[in-house]
Amino acid sequence: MRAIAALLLMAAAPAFAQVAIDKPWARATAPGAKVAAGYMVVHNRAAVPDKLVGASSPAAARVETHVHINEGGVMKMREVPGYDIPAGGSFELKPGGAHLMFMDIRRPFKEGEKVPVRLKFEKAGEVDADFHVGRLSGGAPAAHHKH
Ligand SMILES: [Cu+2]
Repeated sequence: MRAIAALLLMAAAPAFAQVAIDKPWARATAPGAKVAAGYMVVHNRAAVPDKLVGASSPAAARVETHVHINEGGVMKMREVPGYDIPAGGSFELKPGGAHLMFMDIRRPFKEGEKVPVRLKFEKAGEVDADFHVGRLSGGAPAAHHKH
């Protein structure tokens, strides 16, 4: 019986559950801020490339995929259609680079909270991740070990 149950569980799993989300986190927001930024590392364990094509969250009206570009010495943000995740590789969203942009957030992101996000991949489909809210400035929560 147990073996059959295990087989059924495997059959129920998505056919392309090949994407893993590592260290998802978002920056805490200043009072009155309407946008927030989220970061993570996306690992693609599949033998074919994938693409993050969209994201959504109950915490924001919409979630956009942004990059930072250097335009004549000025860093600007720009929306892009998505991020390519190489086969068997990873893609990192980090401060100063690619990031998820939470638009029209419903309330401020407070340090220590979790923000649920649904990521949509071209091949892997929908993947849910809880983004841990870190500090207003500085790096990822795990990078803070000041005593
Ligand atoms: Cu942005």
